[in-house]
Amino acid sequence: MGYVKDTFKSNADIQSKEIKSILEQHGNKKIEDVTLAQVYQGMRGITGLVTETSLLDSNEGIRFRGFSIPELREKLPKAEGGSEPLPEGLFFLMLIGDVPTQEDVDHISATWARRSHVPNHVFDVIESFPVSSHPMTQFTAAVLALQTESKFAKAYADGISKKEYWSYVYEDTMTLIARLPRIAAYIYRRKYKNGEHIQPDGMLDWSANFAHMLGYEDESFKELMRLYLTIHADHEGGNVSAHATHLVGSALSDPYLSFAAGMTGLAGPLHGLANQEVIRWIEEMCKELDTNAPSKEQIAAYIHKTLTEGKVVPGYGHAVLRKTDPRFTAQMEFAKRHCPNDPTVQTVWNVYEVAPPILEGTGKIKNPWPNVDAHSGALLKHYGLIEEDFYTVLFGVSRALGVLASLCWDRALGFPLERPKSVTTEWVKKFLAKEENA
Ligand code: CMX
Repeated sequence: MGYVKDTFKSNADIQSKEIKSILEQHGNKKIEDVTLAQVYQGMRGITGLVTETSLLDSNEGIRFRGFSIPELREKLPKAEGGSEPLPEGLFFLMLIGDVPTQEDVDHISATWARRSHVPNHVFDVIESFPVSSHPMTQFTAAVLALQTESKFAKAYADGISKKEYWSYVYEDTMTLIARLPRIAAYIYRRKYKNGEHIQPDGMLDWSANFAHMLGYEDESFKELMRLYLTIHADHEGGNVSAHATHLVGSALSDPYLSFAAGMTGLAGPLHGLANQEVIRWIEEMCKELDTNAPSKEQIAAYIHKTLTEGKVVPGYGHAVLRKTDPRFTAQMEFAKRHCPNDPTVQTVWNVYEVAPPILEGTGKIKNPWPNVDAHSGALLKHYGLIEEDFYTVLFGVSRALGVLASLCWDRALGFPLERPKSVTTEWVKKFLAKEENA
């Protein structure tokens, strides 16, 4: 076994013992009551999962193994000459629990480069889709096609012991993550660049190689990719993509099947597809107003119009956060350094000034502040990546890091099949009647 895998296993064994003892001593403790509103309205705020990789505070934002995004930007190893964190480092942190050294990160980069070869039948599956199909559809299908490679599925069929599940899930995780940039770049070049594909460069880090295969050689775009692939990786366990991956994995579906489930969830407009929707919304506004620099008054009027038409303002609001998303702030800082005069970036900043009081004024939107998706498209567009329906694929490549590191933990800790209880409204009415009579 490689040393990363060995370290993961010994850390997981310690954690497993701790959990066992917690459950033996406190397993019957209640941590909160559940209201009917929570049951009917998307289970908001119900603590019902353990996800070791990150924790979301509604006011502070995400922390990965205790580290905030500004801390990660400072502490995680960087590429030579770069100033943004390498996502390989975040993956190591989420998997192992410690901040990696430069050697750890180089080791992960090299492992992923070594495993990045994508079998031909996966490209055949992508090619079988009409070019017009949404990139997320092609991406998810390609992940499913790659499932033929699953070491976990094969080992399970061969009858391995429960105690060994984690080892094969780990191997699948490393191989799947290694291959995603190649698959994503293939879809991009196929759909938007006349199928002129670019071969990987095994000497580059995971993000820089991805940028290279997409066709972007600008060093600051590579820095953007490192930041982008780091900050989109994980957002604790209850969001749709993380939860779907975890849920499907709990049936012992292999990491390919589980991750594909997460990706079909990420493709929804209330989740990851919002990054595409934000740019569309800005472009439609600009088109309607016949300007690429709408004034704050014009933006305010357009927000009111969007709300009146019964639509959401994409990139704003969150099911858990109640403040500006630190992932938005990190991208804003990047834009201030690299492209402060870009008109779309400036529009994003103007929307940020105008939207929160209007959204708050509706009296129903619980979080009027921007989320991660409010900023990402403007940055990508600045570097020429203007094909907004590809944006969610970038999010998906990053999200693999968090949800697959979590899946390794799920199996190493022996988490069981997930199966919450549901009830009918008839059951609820009977329950209420009983309460009244008591
Ligand atoms: N624009 C307009 N209305 C909004 C809104 C927005 N940005 N955010 C919330 N609302 C509305 C909801 O649709 C809901 O309306 P109804 O009561 O009529 O159904 C009401 O405000 C209350 O919603 P909430 O409790 O504040 O928010 P939820 O937890 O239900 O939903 C989210 C959270 C993200 C789905 C929602 O804020 C939204 O639709 N935002 C726009 C889409 C978006 O940016 N999604 C990306 C989230 C980040 C990610 O996962 O990538």
